[in-house]
Amino acid sequence: MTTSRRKFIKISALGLGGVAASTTALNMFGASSYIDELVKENVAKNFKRTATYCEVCFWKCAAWTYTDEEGSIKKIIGNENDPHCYGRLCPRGTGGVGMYNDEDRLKTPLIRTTVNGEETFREATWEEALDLIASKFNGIKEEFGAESLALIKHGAPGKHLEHLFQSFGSDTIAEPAYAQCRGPRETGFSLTFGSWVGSPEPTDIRDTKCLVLIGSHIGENMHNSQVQEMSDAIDNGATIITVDPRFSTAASKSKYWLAIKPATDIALMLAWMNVLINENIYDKEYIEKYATGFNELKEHVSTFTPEWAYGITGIKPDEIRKTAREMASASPSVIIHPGRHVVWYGDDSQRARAMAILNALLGSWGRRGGFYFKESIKVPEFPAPEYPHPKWGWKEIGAKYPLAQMGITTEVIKCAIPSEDNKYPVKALMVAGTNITKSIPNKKLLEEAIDALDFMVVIDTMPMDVTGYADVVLPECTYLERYDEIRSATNREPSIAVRIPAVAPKYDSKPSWWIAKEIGERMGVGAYFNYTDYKEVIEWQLQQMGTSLEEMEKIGVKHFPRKSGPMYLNETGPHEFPTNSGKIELYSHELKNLGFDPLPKYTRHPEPQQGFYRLNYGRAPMHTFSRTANNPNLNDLKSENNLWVNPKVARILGLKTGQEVWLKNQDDIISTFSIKVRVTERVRWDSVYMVHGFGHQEKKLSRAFGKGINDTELITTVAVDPIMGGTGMRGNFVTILTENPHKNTEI
Ligand SMILES: Nc1nc2c(c(=O)[nH]1)N[C@H]1C(S)=C(S)[C@@H](COP(=O)(O)OP(=O)(O)OC[C@H]3O[C@@H](n4cnc5c(=O)[nH]c(N)nc54)[C@H](O)[C@@H]3O)O[C@H]1N2
Ligand SMILES: Nc1nc2c(c(=O)[nH]1)N[C@H]1C(S)=C(S)[C@@H](COP(=O)(O)OP(=O)(O)OC[C@H]3O[C@@H](n4cnc5c(=O)[nH]c(N)nc54)[C@H](O)[C@@H]3O)O[C@H]1N2
Ligand code: SF4
Ligand SMILES: [Mo]
Repeated sequence: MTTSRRKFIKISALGLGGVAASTTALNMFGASSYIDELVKENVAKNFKRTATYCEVCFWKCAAWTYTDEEGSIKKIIGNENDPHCYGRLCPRGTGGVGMYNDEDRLKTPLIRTTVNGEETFREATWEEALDLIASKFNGIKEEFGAESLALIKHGAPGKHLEHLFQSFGSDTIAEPAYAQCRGPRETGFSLTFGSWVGSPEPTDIRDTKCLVLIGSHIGENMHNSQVQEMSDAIDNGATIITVDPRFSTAASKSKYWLAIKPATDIALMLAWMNVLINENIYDKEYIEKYATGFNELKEHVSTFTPEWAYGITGIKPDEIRKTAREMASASPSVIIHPGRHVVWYGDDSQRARAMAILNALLGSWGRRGGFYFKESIKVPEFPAPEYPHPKWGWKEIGAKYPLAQMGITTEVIKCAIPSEDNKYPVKALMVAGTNITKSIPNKKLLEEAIDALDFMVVIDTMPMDVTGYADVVLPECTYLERYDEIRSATNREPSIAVRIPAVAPKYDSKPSWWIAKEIGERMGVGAYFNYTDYKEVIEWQLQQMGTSLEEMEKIGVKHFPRKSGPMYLNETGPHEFPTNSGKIELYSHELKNLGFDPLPKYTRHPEPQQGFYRLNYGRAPMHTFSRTANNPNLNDLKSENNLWVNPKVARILGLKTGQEVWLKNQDDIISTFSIKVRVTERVRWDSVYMVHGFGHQEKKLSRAFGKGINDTELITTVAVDPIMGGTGMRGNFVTILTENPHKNTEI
């Protein structure tokens, strides 16, 4: 077992073998924990450390940035006391210093201008850029109302700009982490248990006996503490069951790998429910005590036998029974992982419901080794006037989707396209910390909307695809160069972490808290920004919380005792779940009343035509979406994506590993760039697979430009979840072109 653990950590933390061969990788991550320790000791002795939390992804691991006397960053190391990372960063977090060092960074504000009839950008001063933004925003506010100013944001910068927008009266706000990511699972789990899954997920992986991953590719999806807890669980003999059409890293660590036919997961889960109920191996006491709707569920799944599911999923009845029994024998210390990027086929809230119901049948919600009751501590709000009440905002825009709980990016974007019945006209767009041309599907819609806008501002650290569409581009400094809000995330116990600048901002870049304040003051809402430095906000908040910046500078992370009660169900008394009925709702009256299926059903989804393959995509351990492709350290580990092709397909098409190909999708969209084939048994014959985030079109990205294919440009068919508006992206099909379709055109 120990060897399997070490191998898992190595594969996941170092990124699939190849990494170990690179010398940069060696000194970046350390070849073994022994070297790791030596490096840490050495670094700790010789350099100054500053507390931060990582912004390379949204796990927000707390870390120390080490700098030398000249103020140059030497290393970033995980904070030992942090439940998000347990002292160890993932390769991306360690490589985060590359975000700071990247010489392609945005260096000054830029304003769109026309020279000799050609549109281009010119460098501008902050004064000029901010004045222009404030006057354009104020003009639009006067003519159309503040609501017509929309914000699409993600990550730490988003928080500051959200405050700005709400201050001047706009709630027209959305982020891709909802309708392109977690939205459906939050809806599905809220309907069932009454609460969001949230981030980090309250999965008690370290104590689980059985972890079921349904398309959740932990190990390539590098959410730090989850990966570490999973390897501990494997160490402790936990069973891993992976349902994935592709042989993922997690599948390679699993007792059972169920190579499901894509888009059929609900059928498998219904059959699992059928087995658990028919064989009487579900958690009867738990269901009787805490749940409602069991009889309806029993009746509903009675015909969904493993034999029925076999014809749909391709998974043998015997395997379905064996895995159901395995889960039941681990119950309640079993987790059907809710997944995270769950916008797949449009019935995603229903798939999330099926996951939630399975967890209920196994009695895992609120149980050790299942899901714990998470808790966080509220950071007091810095004094500011009350926000004005907008006449409309993300809620009204997304009203067609009754259970949307956050702004739907695509709906907000659609509002920029003028039409007679558009009640919510969006006239200007600010984009902060999100590369929407890569993270939001349906490029045609996006371009149509952007074309129709009066004004667009992008705040980014890098010249990305999205910055090319802006009228004004503002360069933000990286997370290593700024203060940001206090991190307070849910976990087993509450904790906070701070982000303190380790170095001064490079070039003429500025933090987004400053940008928000400067625009706010120019727009006449300065009262909401009653500080000269964000440090004052943090100092005030920390004081209210019984600590101080001085203390946080020393410890980086502070823990607080739980106040909401025990981490697991207190089984001696009754328990009220935060649902309408106070019980776990297996059957959902809420869905029924809204005209949706009260219990999840399997529906067939489109399949590839002859000669086409389903476009599957996912993560690589050393990259985050499109943001790291140009990062010098991480680009060094993986500079382009590959197209995984099954040997059978390769034979038919005569493809070889390393061969350059282009892709054309069902809507005749041809990839801008080419991708190299990787022939592998790890992908099914009906699909191809690539890592998301490559194929950059911005020429200023000296390392990433033109490397690999951008999956998003081939995602033009979107299956929208009618319940919450998530954009299902896994129903796109591609054919493989071996001849360069752009031979006669310049890109
Ligand atoms: N086709 C496809 N689409 C997807 C996904 C997929 O797998 N495939 N995944 C979906 C998921 S799960 C998610 S969560 C979203 C993610 O969507 P995004 O968050 O949009 O992802 P990124 O491509 O990383 O874009 C982040 C942008 O922020 C910039 N940035 C990084 N740090 C900072 C900073 O400190 N300040 C500022 N101002 N900018 C910064 C980066 O340079 C980059 O341009 O995408 C979704 N869309
Ligand atoms: N290294 C790294 N880690 C990350 C990120 C990153 O950018 N880089 N992003 C983070 C974010 S914001 C998110 S949301 C998560 C996303 O991570 P997850 O939620 O784990 O991933 P998904 O993208 O939903 O799923 C990808 C897996 O689903 C499989 N799959 C495809 N179709 C089907 C199907 O029909 N059925 C089943 N059962 N499986 C299928 C694919 O083969 C692939 O292995 O990752 C997080 N972690
Ligand atoms: S998981 Fe990795 S990239 Fe994400 S916050 Fe943690 S160290 Fe940073
Ligand atoms: Mo995500």
